[in-house]
Amino acid sequence: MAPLYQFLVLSAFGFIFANAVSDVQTREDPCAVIGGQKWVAPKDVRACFESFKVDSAIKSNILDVVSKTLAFHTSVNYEILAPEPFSQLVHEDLFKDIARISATHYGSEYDFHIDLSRTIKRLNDGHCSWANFCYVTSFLNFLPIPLALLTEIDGSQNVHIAPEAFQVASAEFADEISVWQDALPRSLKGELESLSGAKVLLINGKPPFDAVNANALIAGSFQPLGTRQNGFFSSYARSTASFSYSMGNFAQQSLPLSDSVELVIQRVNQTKLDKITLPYRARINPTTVAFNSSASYRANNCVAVAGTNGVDINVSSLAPSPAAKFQQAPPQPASSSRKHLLNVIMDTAPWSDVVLPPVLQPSAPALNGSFGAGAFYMQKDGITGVLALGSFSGDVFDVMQSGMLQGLMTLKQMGATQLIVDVTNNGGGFICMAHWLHRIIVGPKSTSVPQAGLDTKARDGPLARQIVQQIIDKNLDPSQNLLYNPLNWNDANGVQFPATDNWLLPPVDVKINGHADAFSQRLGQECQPFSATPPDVALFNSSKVVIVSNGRCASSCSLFSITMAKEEGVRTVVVGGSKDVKQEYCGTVGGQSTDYSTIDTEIKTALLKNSSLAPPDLLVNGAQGITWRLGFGIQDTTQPEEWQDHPADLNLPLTPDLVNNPVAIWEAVAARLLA
Ligand SMILES: *[C@@H]1O[C@H](CO)[C@@H](O)[C@H](O)[C@H]1NC(C)=O
Ligand SMILES: *[C@@H]1O[C@H](CO)[C@@H](O)[C@H](O)[C@H]1NC(C)=O
Ligand SMILES: *[C@@H]1O[C@H](CO)[C@@H](O)[C@H](O)[C@H]1NC(C)=O
Ligand SMILES: *[C@@H]1O[C@H](CO)[C@@H](O)[C@H](O)[C@H]1NC(C)=O
Ligand SMILES: *[C@@H]1O[C@H](CO)[C@@H](O)[C@H](O)[C@H]1NC(C)=O
Ligand SMILES: CC(=O)N[C@H]1CO[C@H](CO)[C@@H](O)[C@@H]1O
Repeated sequence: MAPLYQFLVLSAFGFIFANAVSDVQTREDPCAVIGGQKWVAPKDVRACFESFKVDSAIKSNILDVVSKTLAFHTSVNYEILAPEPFSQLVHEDLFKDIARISATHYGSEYDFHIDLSRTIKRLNDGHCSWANFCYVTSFLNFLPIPLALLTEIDGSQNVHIAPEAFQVASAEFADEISVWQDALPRSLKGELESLSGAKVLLINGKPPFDAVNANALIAGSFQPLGTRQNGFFSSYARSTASFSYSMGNFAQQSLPLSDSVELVIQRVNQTKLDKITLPYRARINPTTVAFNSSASYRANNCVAVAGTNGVDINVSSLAPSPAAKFQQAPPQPASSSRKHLLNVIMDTAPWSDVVLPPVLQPSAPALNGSFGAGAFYMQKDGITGVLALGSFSGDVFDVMQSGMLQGLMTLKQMGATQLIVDVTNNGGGFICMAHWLHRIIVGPKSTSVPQAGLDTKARDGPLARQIVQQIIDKNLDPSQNLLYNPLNWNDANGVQFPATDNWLLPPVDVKINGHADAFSQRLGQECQPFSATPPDVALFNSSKVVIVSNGRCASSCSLFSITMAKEEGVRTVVVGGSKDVKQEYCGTVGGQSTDYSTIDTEIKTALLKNSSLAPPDLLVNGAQGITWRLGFGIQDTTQPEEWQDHPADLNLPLTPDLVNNPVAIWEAVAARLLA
């Protein structure tokens, strides 16, 4: 009897035990908790992320790739202490940082990721960045109340919930809005709409600018403080087919950083204050691959994918680099050839597909010539033409090139004598598109022919020199696909290098912040003759052209704005921002941006992957952006433009009737500067 009894007991226990195990497994697998769901609590995303312990082999792989790729980034030594007026804003020694990070013990790989990513972001250089897609943007963390910094009638400035907040949130978050409606305190339950436009007196018990400035410290991407502050707030951009809405860093986080926010607000037309607490909710990003466990999360989202690393293009075909995921430009059509070089920032806030509410979109249809992220409008005055340009790429190069000309010609035919170019949130794009737009607006003159942009220099490290030499010695790049091919560049006089000229020799040796550094000789113009014929007269008088943005204009957008402002006297406007902080009309100039994967392709095709200077293949689903060339300055022609000043001519205060309303902003700008 006894053995049978025992058996029965055991099997009963075994059954219970098995059930308990599967229950415990679900409970103990924090990624299973969020698997298969669209909306989750940020703390549950963090629990999944924090469950991955640091694997020392992966950590050193990442640090090795990052450091060796930095040898191709132009600005590491400048960024140890940037020249004035940027010294206060950029002072980060990445080599010391990487040594520190290497020696630091982290509780989880997520903590390691945050430290590395924030360290690089402190460069405030949108070209130089690190993203591990295992974490960043995998889930975006939202609040339904984007903010705006508004100037009141008496000139004082206050943070407000954006007047259009509820329209945006109810359209974009229709499937989640009830969670926020129910989270409001009893008297406001279901009344989320009544929060739109409210004045915000406290954020988590402190003055709102404490939160604005705390975010500016970790936001990266732009050197100027004002520009990073502005990123906290909502804004718009011309996107493909319509205007998109950027929630800003308060209402959209790229990592599950915050669980909730407590605000003290004063709603419109109310005298009493309300204290509300709203939860952040994390939404899975459409590019995150489905998973139902830690193991499948890891396998599907955290390991290197096609395109993470480069290829020998003589052997394999290129896959698109995942870096494109965080370029601040709409996705580029595949037909836009790799030959059109890019200068574009990478931001961990992905290019937004939230739509600007229809009432805020221009009601008139975009005019002939409009393309992807570029749209032409005529203002009601019949003389002010507008080009809203959200990106210098994102459509086929030739389509953009002919569209820009056709659109400006259309405006002129309709009677436009003055032009507003709205580059709000334009993160750059094709370098030669910036040169083209400059050239066709101002006509042929010494500042637009043959060079309508900036001369540049590349970093001149030993591995880079060897890449050039291999291409020459082994004729590895007959189709001129490689960045380091001499045939792809012109000298300072605009004369193409011979196929056998190692253009990195001799290097220009310099000392920057006490460190020996080396750059290429000065590279001259690279865009002309253009592939289309530009008109032989100016389309607009430069004194009648104004460039408008929220300051968040970078890379090729900076190249365009800076040459137009400094060479042609075009006036610049920054809309919004704190009146106590200098508002710069652009930032993160660069000259040409690229990324680890592209550099890896250069190295592999040049048969140099076995060099001790070459980064190893990256093991994780990551991307690293760098500045590959720096443009020379206009006022100080011997130094990079990156570190020269770009103050806006006018800081237009943002009022409730202007905020996120492009047409109203264009009318206000025309009235202030073009009347
Ligand atoms: C606030 O009061 C003004 C003036 O009475 C009114 O026009 C407006 O519609 C009110 N707004 C709200 C949200 O109650
Ligand atoms: C998890 O997903 C895999 C496929 O991705 C599937 O085979 C498996 O059955 C799923 N497991 C559960 C518990 O849903
Ligand atoms: C726009 O193009 C269409 C068709 O090409 C043409 O009929 C129309 O006149 C053009 N409009 C303007 C304002 O040029
Ligand atoms: C451009 O405008 C300025 C100021 O209105 C004027 O002095 C100048 O003659 C104009 N140039 C051309 C080419 O029309
Ligand atoms: C790299 O490989 C090539 C042949 O593939 C060889 O000639 C060269 O010596 C190697 N270099 C190093 C540093 O191992
Ligand atoms: C397709 C291609 O570029 N092929 C090249 C591969 O490399 C050899 C030299 O090693 C070239 O001659 C080929 O043209």
